[in-house]
Amino acid sequence: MLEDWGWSAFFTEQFKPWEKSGYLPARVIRGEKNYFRVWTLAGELTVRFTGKVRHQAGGRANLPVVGDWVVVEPQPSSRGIIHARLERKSSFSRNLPGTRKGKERIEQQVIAANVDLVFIVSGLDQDFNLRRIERYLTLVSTSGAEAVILLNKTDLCDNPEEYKEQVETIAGNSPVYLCMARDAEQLDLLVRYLKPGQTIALLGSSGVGKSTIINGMLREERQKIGEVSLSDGKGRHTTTHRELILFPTGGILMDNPGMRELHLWGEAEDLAGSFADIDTLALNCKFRNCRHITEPGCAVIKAIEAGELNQERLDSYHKLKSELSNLRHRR
Ligand SMILES: Nc1nc2c(ncn2[C@@H]2O[C@H](COP(=O)(O)OP(=O)(O)O)[C@@H](O)[C@H]2O)c(=O)[nH]1
Ligand SMILES: [Mg+2]
Ligand SMILES: [Zn+2]
Repeated sequence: MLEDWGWSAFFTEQFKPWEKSGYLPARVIRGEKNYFRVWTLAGELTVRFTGKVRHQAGGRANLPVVGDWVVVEPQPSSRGIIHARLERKSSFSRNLPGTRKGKERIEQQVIAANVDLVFIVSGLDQDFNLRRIERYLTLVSTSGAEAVILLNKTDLCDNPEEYKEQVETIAGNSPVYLCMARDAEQLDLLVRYLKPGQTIALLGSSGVGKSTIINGMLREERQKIGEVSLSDGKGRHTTTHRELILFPTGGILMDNPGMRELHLWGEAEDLAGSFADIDTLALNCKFRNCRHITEPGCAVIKAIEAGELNQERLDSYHKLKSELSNLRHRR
């Protein structure tokens, strides 16, 4: 059933103009350099998109990505052509800053589409970084998905509960779990999050254990696991592709490669989602446009002085806010 793969009334409506064309609704399950793998009612197909689709997209951000629903014309030997991309329910974007012809440029990169829930995975080893989790939470809050935070590799940490408490102070309404992915039984509580037709993406740096968690949930060595180098703690031979996996009892998992740099794409206002604590405090600042730096009557600074908010948290807020303001300025 299409619904097993996440199809809903939202897409049925958009597919109406194509109903009599003989074309199929298809979900992109994997992206390669020059083609995609899609899932359809006629099975998996290898597809490309037409020049027209590329032209109409008008930019990279509008081209199909993993998780998208597209309209495919089936062709012999399990091939096909993408004629259109259906509008997304949600998507994640990051900024791909770089230079072209000596000029700085910004570019929106859509990472994945139509994700309902994100497991933000972090390892409790030397790579642990609270500020990175804040960044991921901001990414998720700009996307319209929900977040669950998984602190993996409890076996490599003497005081996992302390880390959990620390993370809970920045997690807002997102639940935080401790686990050791190598023990599949510990992952049963995650399986409960899977619902038919719902897509759960695992995000986090390379080597934190995303693929191990997926294998554990599936009770199957499906995803390749990366070796972690002892010298730098970084994963090697890890997941190189974003990919959707249908869970046998319903629900869809998305494995992701680690992103070396995660620059945000969004609006400064989006921070209200991932920094609700600061946002709430700010309601009591004397000035409505208070920046919480040196202003008199700043309720945020007062909270820091009273030990109710921590300075690193505010620094992180300022950093992400200026990143997003700069982005808007340059767009
Ligand atoms: N000690 C320990 N190692 C783990 C745990 N989970 C995963 N690993 C190891 O971490 C490395 C990277 O795992 P992988 O799943 O490929 O990470 P990914 O890059 O996030 O997909 C592998 O060597 C795993 O065996 C865990 O709970 N404890
Ligand atoms: Mg992986
Ligand atoms: Zn203030």
